[in-house]
Amino acid sequence: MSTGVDRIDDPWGDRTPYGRDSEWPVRIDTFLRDGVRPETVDTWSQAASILHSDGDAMDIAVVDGQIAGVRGRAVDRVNRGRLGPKDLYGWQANASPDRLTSPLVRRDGHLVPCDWDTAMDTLVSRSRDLLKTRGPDAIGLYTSGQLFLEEYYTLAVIGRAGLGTNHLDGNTRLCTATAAEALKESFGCDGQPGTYADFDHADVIALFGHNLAETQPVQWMRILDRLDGAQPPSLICVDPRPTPVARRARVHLAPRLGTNMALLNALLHEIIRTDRVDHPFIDTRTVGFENLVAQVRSCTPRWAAGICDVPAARIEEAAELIGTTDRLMSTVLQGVYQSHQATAAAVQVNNLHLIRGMIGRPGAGVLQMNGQPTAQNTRECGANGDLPGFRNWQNPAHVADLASVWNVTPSAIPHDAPPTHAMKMFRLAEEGTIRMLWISGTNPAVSLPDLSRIRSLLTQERLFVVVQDLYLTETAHLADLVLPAATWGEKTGTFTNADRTVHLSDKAVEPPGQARADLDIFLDYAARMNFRDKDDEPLITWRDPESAFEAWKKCSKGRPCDYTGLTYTALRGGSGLQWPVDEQSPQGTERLYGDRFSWSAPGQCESYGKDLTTGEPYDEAAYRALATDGRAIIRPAPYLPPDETPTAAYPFQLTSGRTIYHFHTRTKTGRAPQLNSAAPDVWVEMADTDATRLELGEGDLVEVRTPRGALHGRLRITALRPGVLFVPFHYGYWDTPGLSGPRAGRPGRAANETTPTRWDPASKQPLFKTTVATVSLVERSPSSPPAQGAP
Ligand SMILES: Nc1nc2c(c(=O)[nH]1)N[C@H]1C(S)=C(S)[C@@H](COP(=O)(O)OP(=O)(O)OC[C@H]3O[C@@H](n4cnc5c(=O)[nH]c(N)nc54)[C@H](O)[C@@H]3O)O[C@H]1N2
Ligand SMILES: Nc1nc2c(c(=O)[nH]1)N[C@H]1C(S)=C(S)[C@@H](COP(=O)(O)OP(=O)(O)OC[C@H]3O[C@@H](n4cnc5c(=O)[nH]c(N)nc54)[C@H](O)[C@@H]3O)O[C@H]1N2
Ligand SMILES: [Mo]
Repeated sequence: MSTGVDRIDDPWGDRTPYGRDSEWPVRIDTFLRDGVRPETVDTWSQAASILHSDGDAMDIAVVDGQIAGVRGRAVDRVNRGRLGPKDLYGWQANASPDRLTSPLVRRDGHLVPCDWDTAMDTLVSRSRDLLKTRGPDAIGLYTSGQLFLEEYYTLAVIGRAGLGTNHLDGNTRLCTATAAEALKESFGCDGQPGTYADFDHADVIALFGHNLAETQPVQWMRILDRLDGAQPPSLICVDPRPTPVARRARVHLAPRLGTNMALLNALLHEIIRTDRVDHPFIDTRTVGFENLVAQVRSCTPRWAAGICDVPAARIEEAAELIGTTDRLMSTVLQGVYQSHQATAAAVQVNNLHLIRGMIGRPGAGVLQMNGQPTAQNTRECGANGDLPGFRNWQNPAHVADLASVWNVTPSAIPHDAPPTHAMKMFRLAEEGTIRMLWISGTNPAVSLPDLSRIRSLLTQERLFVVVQDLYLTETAHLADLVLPAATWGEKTGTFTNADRTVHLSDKAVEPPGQARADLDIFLDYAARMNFRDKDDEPLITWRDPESAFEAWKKCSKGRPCDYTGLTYTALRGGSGLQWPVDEQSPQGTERLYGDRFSWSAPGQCESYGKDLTTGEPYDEAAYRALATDGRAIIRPAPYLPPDETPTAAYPFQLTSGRTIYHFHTRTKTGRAPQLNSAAPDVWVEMADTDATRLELGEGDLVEVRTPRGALHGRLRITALRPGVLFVPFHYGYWDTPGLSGPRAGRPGRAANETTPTRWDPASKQPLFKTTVATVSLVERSPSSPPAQGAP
């Protein structure tokens, strides 16, 4: 018998109710494998979860040199001991028998094992060749939101100053590029204004396209505890599906897909019409209010009701709640970031807070959420299509400053064009400009849109594909060179969650076989490439996680994400700490922007902003004309209809997303028995009225077809918006990943067989959440029920 709690049937566990403004009680969740009890654990090794952006702190139990379970850390500000389903069970994937244990190189069409020297020589000679014959633009680096800070920083130095390529981005482009862009548009700079502690103080919590209950279950436990305590908050949920969040909401708005912008403009209209705005705040701390007033003047709830198909009275009700509370907290995630007008809509949520003066104090804050565990670090370190330390590529002083940190000339850092975004990198690889693509910690053969295109692009003869992963994933399967990586629990590093909390995650056990930490692979590559600074000294001077962290601290100094006051020692033993951590705030910073919007000044800002509709970047002169100094920017935008609207051939709108039990392409959660059996296969959600009309029943196997492709899945009838279909995007073409091999000759089941290559003009984030589709019956239901969603 294993020891611990059940987070499959009872994902959120027992309630520990608490009242407004009091401290969230501790509840310690533990799960240990069969035969292990807390007193038989050899050591507990400090870590935090890397299966979402929450940063749930935990200790890893080690028995006989193996991971034997996990226990939540009571001392940590983020979770106070609690763990969600993936936190509790996901670690089992580390010990899966099909871990990659040696590098693989493609010979005569087959991937065959080789030693590290052979693998690295192959990588280095290909890199050198391309640099000589085609220049740095022939090399692209596509990384992750799941490595550690030290690894991204090293990769950013390699890419930007070593190779000198502008083609470095993360899968964070698919994930939180819109969060970053929305923060830059409103506040001049990336950096989360709010904090999870605001959940303890808020009276109204509005969740925009965010199924927090399933995707950050531990913060949902916090909200559930507040709902059961004194002075509970009211929830507003904007989601077309009856998610667990929607079921607990005071107001649930279920708009047509792709119409967030109309809804938000109507909320802004109502708040301005009823004059529930904070005039002193607007006057002293913002610019651009009059543009917003003009933009939303005609955006009445009745107007929006026609577009969103939501009753006008419900929009008014939501506006009343938002307009009358003194403590408003909002969260935004993929139902906005991956939907039509992503950045424009995310920015309107910031605007709601700015016009109501709801920022920088307890219970009043906005969280432009992250999704991936370490996405924040991809962004900070400049491994995401930005310069490290939130520096502005258009500002020569920022480039010079970075060049001095690295002791290179400014011209060694490409900055004559915006850093290449991932969607463009894949296009450049498709057309033959990029000839080597080094993919680390991501599985684009499942996660990118329009998979048939991605497969053919990755298998081109002229493109050398390197994949650094734990398993032979769908993507690794197509690679020319596969590098086996160590992961969480097997390597040390730091990472930062969605509310700027930095955690240390220590190495608890040895990685399998010859697998190596990503940091060691990058450092080995840098040494073999012999990258030099301007004094002909080694460009990269660090050799392990802690010295990499120290190097990063220098790069972060004086920037919003200032880590200079942090050390590994400070991060051991207690709670994670929120950046900036510097001389003024050695214990970290709970909220940004309590007094001024200090990063919006033209000389400080990370970006001069973009036109939200066209994505056209503004220049310095245009930004200076805003006179932002110390003030936030209110940027309005008009609603525009989605590019695709249902037709007779494609009468449905199709969206995709997540279940509580799986993480992304399931490389880890598919290998954890409890999680895999909770949701073993793809399904298709449809409204009961649609199912009745089409004479389809629960469990029927259906085909969902879009202009790009098709997938098969079993039908699940729910109370989601009529006319909408929902498919979880976790399922690629491995059955149980790796263990039973490819689904050769069988129809697709990945959501991305059906999604279009289209992105938001400002953030360049792909629009996974709005396409059109048709449905047909493949086979009537056998007796077995379909896969589970959330209970
Ligand atoms: N269990 C689990 N947790 C995770 C992850 C995981 O894979 N599994 N991944 C992590 C990562 S990387 C991310 S990015 C986050 C994502 O976390 P979320 O954004 O919460 O997850 P999604 O399910 O992608 O999308 C949220 C909701 O958007 C709704 N939606 C779809 N289209 C629209 C629209 O047009 N308008 C509105 N308003 N809503 C819409 C969907 O119905 C869905 O419920 O989760 C993180 N946490
Ligand atoms: N249709 C649709 N598509 C989507 C989305 C959607 O909602 N709908 N959501 C998008 C979003 S928000 C995201 S974040 C992406 C996620 O998409 P991906 O990033 O492609 O998904 P993962 O399965 O997390 O891939 C991470 C890979 O890194 C490997 N890995 C884990 N730890 C380590 C490590 O320490 N080192 C190395 N080298 N490798 C490691 C894992 O085995 C896995 O293969 O998908 C996007 N795609
Ligand atoms: Mo994500």
